[in-house]
Amino acid sequence: MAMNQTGEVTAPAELGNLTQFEYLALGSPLNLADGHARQELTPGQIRIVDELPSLWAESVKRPVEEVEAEARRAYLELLGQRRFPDVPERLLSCYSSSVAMEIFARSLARTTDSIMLVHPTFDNIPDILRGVGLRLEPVEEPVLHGAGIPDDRLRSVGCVFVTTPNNPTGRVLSRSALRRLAARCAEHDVVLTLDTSFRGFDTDAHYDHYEVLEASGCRWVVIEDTGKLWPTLELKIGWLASSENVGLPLAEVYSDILLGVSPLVLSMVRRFAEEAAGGGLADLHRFIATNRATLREHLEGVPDVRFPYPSSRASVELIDLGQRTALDVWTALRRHNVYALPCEKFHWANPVEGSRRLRLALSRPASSVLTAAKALRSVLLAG
Ligand code: EGV
Repeated sequence: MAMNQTGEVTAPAELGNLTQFEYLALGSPLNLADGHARQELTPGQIRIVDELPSLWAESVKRPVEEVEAEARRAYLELLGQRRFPDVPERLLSCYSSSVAMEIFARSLARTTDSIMLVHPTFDNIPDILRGVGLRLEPVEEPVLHGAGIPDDRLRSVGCVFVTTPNNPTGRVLSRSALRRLAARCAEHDVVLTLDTSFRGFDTDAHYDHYEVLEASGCRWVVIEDTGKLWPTLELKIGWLASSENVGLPLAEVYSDILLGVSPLVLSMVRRFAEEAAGGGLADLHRFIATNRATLREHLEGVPDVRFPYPSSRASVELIDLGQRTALDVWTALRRHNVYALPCEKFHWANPVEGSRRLRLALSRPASSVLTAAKALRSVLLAG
């Protein structure tokens, strides 16, 4: 936790990034701050946890390439991927999507000094990209979904990076929007990178992205993440997938950082993915939708409050606070032990745009969402 020189907890306005806000919430039962999955395990998932000792024994015995191949097949097929790279160098297993992103960023920085990044998005993405010395250019969501990036802007960067579904808006790049963007990137020889960490939540994102990317001929990278879907105590995999022609030293930089990931975690991910394919994913979608409905119902009729992304299916919900500032509401909620995220830092190129917006995580026990929704209602009615 951030402290100043006298050892006090620093005021939230001084916190450097969203993850520091998330640290503050980790000890609270009403932590609706981070986007990690913290809901209770379902009965089907509890059975997998009960199987862990035998998964361990199996993981010791079997060749790791086999365990790895089965895990990525199970996970990617769950998400509607029918084709995906089958050579290990083109589908690298990492501890988390942030580790995959760091490897991607370091590789990209060897070939270009500039990247265009969707705006807004979770702030550790711009921070990682800036951390390797890249210059960032924002691209607004409506441009990506509508008219497209103008030629002169596209020519000025080495890569376009899009989070889809986006965090925190939930907006999904449709198959046709991806096809158009990939064609433009191919035309200008710009790498197209997708972070699809939230795609599990939205069936609109369950089309075959790799097929669209391959057909365009563009140089592409995709970062997949099992970490948002299932409450697996931070045991997760981030996958770094890329095209054959990507022209980035991804496998080399990977080898600087990792030898590999745990076969036990890979086996567990495979089992969670199989369980999800057998009905668990549809249950999860209903669960998130119910939590979203709880939150919306409890804020109904509160003056000057709206939900700017009504069709979002992501496991986070954005709330426009009208005239109230996000930091004031954050502070008032904290008195109820409820933690959310003020949105300034999602708007990495123009923080003021997020200053009257709050993000709440929905991947929480229904009872926590209910208690937090009631507290939020009373806070908002008071000011
Ligand atoms: C969200 C935090 C970092 C990130 C949280 C997140 N991880 N900083 N490496 O996973 O939406 O709350 O994505």
